[in-house]
Formats: sequence, structure tokens, C-alpha cells
Amino acid sequence: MKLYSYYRSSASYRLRIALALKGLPYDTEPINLLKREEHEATYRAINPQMLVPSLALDDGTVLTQSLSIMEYLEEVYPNPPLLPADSLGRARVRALALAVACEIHPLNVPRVLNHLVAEFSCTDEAKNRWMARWISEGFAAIETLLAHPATGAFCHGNMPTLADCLLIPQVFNALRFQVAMDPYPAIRRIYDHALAHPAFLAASPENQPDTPGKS
Ligand SMILES: N[C@@H](CCC(=O)N[C@@H](CS)C(=O)NCC(=O)O)C(=O)O
Repeated sequence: MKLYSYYRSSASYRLRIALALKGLPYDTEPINLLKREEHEATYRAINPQMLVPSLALDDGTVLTQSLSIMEYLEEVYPNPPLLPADSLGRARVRALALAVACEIHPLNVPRVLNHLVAEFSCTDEAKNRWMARWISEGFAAIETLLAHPATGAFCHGNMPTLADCLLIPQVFNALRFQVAMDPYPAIRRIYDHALAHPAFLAASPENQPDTPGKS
């Protein structure tokens, strides 16, 4: 498989975690968002939404949208599972994942930030306040959701699930934009726990072929 990815993209990071947790090998095809490579005609032909990640399967089929790709991987490579065995558990994990994917992440992506600068002359300071506003609101809700029922070492019990694949990259983003994490001790604890896991480590932005400083 070939993963079109950018080292610092949190949507790419999600999928890298899922691939690593399932032990699935892939080649990385870097798409540099800073150079706007996602807009180039060759990539647009792969992903008409001009977003990373995309996953090309060995037969050439291209999958897009990180959550949809992770659900595909879960169906085709069910072990180890990234969704709980029970319906209520699956609903909870998907709700936590969607709380990141639908309510936080889309407001923080480069195309939105670029628009704020181009159309409204936003300063870096204003951009950071915008980021903090949506991340904090989303994390406050997730922090409460994590307590009911009480969570384990990860978002749902003691094994990583799709919820962790979504949450950990969002925390990486929050720290990058200096969002205070003190109000979210459960999220912070899960983040610190996940970072010690080899799959999360392998997927992290510091360890990618296109990480600046890596050859
Ligand atoms: N819902 C999409 C979101 C993908 C997305 O927004 N990716 C960002 C990087 S994290 C991107 O490609 N941004 C390019 C841009 O905003 O111009 C998914 O989950 O795959």
C-alpha cells in the first residue's frame, strides 16, 4: 500500500497510527502542504478533495477520508481490533472519534487558517486564539465524555481504539499551538500513555520520512 501523507498533518497521523497498530506495511509518498503540493494536478487526480491522507491499495484503488479508510482497514484486517466488540462500545468510540473529526479538526486545517489570513488579515496571534478556541471547546466536551463511563489507559478501556487514533494527533496539534492542557487531565494522561506505545511512536510526526531533518 502507498500512503499519501504529510508528517505534521493530523489526519495523516491518525491513519499512520491505525496502520501501525494493525502491523500493516506501506510506502510513504510525501505531499508537502507548505508547498501546496496537494493542489498539484497529479495529486488532484488521486484525491479530488486535495487533502491528505489518501491510501492507494496494492491493486491501485485509492481510498480517501481518514475515518472511512480506518473503517475499511478494520473490516479487511480485523486483528487487532480498533473497535470494541459491543454495539454500545462501538457507538462510544465512534462518538469520541467524530468529536475530533467533525467538531475540532475542520476548523483548524491549513485551508481555513490561510483563508483567515487572506480574507481577514488575521495575525499569528489571532490565528492561535482561533485554534485555541475550537480545540478547548472540543477538549472540554471530550474530557467529560471520557469520564462516563470511566475510561482506562486509553479512551475506551486499556487497548487503543479508533478514538485514540483521532485524539492523539489532535493533542499533538494543541501542543503545537500552545493550547493549555491543564484543564484536560484525562486527555493528557491518555496522550502520555499512548506516546510510549510503539505504534504511536512509529506514526508520530517526528519519525516520518518527510520529517524535516530526516533523510
Ligand atoms: N476529513 C478529512 C480531513 C483531511 C484534511 O483536512 N487534511 C488536511 C491535513 S490534516 C489537509 O490536507 N489540508 C490541506 C488544506 O487544508 O489545504 C480526513 O479525515 O481525511
